[in-house]
Amino acid sequence: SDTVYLKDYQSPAYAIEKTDLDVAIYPGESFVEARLQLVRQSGLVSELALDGEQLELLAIEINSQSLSKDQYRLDDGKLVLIEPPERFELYTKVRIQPEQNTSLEGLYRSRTIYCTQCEAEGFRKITYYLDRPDVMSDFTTRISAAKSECPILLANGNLVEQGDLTDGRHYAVWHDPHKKPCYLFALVAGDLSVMEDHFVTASGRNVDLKIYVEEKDLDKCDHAMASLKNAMRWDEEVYGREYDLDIFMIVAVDDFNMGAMENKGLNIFNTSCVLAKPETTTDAGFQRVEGVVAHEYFHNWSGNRVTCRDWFQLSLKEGFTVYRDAEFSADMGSPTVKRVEDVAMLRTHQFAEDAGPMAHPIRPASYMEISNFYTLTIYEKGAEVVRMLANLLGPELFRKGTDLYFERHDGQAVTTEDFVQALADVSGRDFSVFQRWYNQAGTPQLEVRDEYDENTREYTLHITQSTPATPECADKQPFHIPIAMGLLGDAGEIALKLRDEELEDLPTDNTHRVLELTEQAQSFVFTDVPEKPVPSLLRGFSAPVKLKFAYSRDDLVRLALRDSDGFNRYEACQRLALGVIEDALAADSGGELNNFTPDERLLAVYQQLLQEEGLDRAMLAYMLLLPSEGFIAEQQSVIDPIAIHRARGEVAGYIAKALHKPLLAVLENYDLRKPYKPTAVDIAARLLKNTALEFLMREPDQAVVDLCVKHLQQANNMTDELASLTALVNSRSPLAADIAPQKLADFYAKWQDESLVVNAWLALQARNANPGGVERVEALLAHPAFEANNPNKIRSVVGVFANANPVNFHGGTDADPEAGYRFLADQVIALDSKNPQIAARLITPLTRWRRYDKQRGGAMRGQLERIKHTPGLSSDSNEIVSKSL
Ligand code: BAL
Ligand code: ZN
Repeated sequence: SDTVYLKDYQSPAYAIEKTDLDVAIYPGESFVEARLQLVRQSGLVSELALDGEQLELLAIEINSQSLSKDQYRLDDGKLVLIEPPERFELYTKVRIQPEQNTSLEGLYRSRTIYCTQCEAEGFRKITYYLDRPDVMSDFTTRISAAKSECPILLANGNLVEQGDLTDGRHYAVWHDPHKKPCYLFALVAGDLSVMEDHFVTASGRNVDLKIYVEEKDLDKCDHAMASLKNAMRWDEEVYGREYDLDIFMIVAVDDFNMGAMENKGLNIFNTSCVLAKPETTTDAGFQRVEGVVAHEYFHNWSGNRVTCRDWFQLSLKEGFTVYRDAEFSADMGSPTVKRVEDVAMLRTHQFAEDAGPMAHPIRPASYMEISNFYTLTIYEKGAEVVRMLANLLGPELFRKGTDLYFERHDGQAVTTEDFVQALADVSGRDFSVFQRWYNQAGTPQLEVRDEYDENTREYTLHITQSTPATPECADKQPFHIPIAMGLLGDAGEIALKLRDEELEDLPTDNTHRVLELTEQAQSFVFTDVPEKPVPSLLRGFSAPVKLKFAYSRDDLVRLALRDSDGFNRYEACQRLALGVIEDALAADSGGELNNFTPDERLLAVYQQLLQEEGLDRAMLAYMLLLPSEGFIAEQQSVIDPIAIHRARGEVAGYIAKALHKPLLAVLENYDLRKPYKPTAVDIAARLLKNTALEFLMREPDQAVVDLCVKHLQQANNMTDELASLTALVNSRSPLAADIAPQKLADFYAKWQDESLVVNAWLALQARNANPGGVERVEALLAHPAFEANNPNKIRSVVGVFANANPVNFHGGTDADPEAGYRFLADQVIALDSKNPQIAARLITPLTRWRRYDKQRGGAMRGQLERIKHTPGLSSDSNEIVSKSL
């Protein structure tokens, strides 16, 4: 398909003041009648093109007159009206086939439920329309279906009418009083059970809350409901945003391309992001439900009331809403832990995207398929950019700014500039340099050098920035980079005074500063510094950049044990561990890995952390966890996944042995009978225990294996049960390998009726790093539990294997070193014609071929070529493949 450019944006020629839909659902086919009130917005329009795909046009009228063939034409996904009047009603009737719709865009059927997904461009598979976010309309939706098959009929807004029809059919009419773009349209019809609750808003209005699920899942809605109410309260308190309809509905469906969708008043969720109960859901699952429920709810303001002018502005709603949900989750749990988790993901996956062929700014200048731009960059980096703005303004001004933004643009479709402008207007700040974060891709690299003068007692940080070229732009302008920092002396934090600061301007917390880098190179001079300090830079990960500073290992030990910033303590541990693993990599390439002994300072730090009073158990777990293979890979100039796996494993094994006693104590002190609660403290305790278990199971004796089996059998929650099974399956010890197959089979027998647990069971095997990975995932595809059209199942097997099992994906089989790559390409090709969005997404690991040696890179490239030459390849996959070759 063609490339769409931001610079070509034109406002719509017509507005659609009212949209009246009548959707009649029958087995195997549905009929959609649309009455659109169109009004011309500018001068003469000789032709008006409406979007429509996979629609069979049965009738078309303008102002109740059938159109003759010279008044319209159908071409290539468009209905073109010739010389349309200035103001008219367009009536169309189309036939669609939801049961045949495997793309999961538009109206489709998931198990027994009819549902929709319209963002970004799915509405055009329901009816002919101006399918663009800046066309906002007043929607009325009538749905009719057989009452026995579809007792529940839902759409956006408020229910205004319902009743019975002949032939066992019934209908419901919904009206949404808020104008909205069609990507927020939703419709659900099916046999659903409902969990109900209510919420009283700050101004005293009652809102009915309903979560619709299949009957078997009614016992898994409590957490989502509690999270929803927490989110509604939080948005009132933190952003002053109240809910604006009398009803808020969530529907869970099993087949869904994304995590969830923020349709006005009728959010549709992937079951994986809404269902939770202790026996079937891990802590990570509980946290995902809380975060996603909040995220979709927050969109009601950041996305729905104020929406995007065009899809180039996607991060306007997504980056801001991810920032909002991250702050919410931080407030519900532990802010530092949440930050560590988010940054780990950003640095491993978004940084890789930003360094690869699909790199794009958070506001891209062009795209071929917008579905390919629901990326970590738009979401996660977008959230980092909003975070920087929020931190630059501080909480009060930022709130003033968001208040102004919501008030000024309520009911409008706007741009990222409008957002930044509101923040500039309330603060008087100049964000002209800052705006480059929206328009330039790539991860900036900071090089920091320090200098201490004993005589003048001046300490200087010399900071330069550079950003590697990305496909859209080779020559980067400097970014505006906030660097939160402090200085650590021998006895603790040092009081800070920059050379130009007046004493009366000094903040009350005088050990912390935010330096603002806006040029390519700047120096910052601190006065009255009593000794050469260790700088604690980029506290809280204050900007999405790579930081280079020549820390000695002793510096890192000091930061890890004594920095006042929790994030930077974690960061120092990661740097220390990374250094040690890189030592192991060097030993490995010299054939000396057998004789390798890790730097004892790493162990010493771990030992002290294990004894530290009052240290958050989750922080302790994350500080002990070695950097992931993916993160280590990102730091290498040429990635050797096999060597990385070996080196990291060697270091982990060494730590497990050296810390056997304290790690075992963690396990033995854990209370297996404690009733499950998803609180931050309990989640942290489980995380630490399961981290200890993972270490110990690297080279376990029989006693440890027995303990692991005991935890597997006595666990009263899925977090512990799955972690024990995972540790057993991943262990390389014959003591574990002998019993792992039986334990896997037992687990499946126990949980085979719980689809989400089965997904976890598939994923843990797809992630298993032991030899034989390709054969294992091939067997999983043939297992009765696998469903070839279900995105969650595909992600659990194919996605997890290619993204989270590097040693097998890149290692292949004994007979064929390229087997992992071929396996992935086969899956992409098989899926592409059925569900192009998911197929295109699966390709990502192959697109990184330039990061590997000639042989591996060449083989990966070969599979990309193969995909590219697939007859009828979707434009989704074509964009990814052609941009990465
Ligand atoms: N808007 C697509 C799903 C989400 O980001 O909430
Ligand atoms: Zn979102």
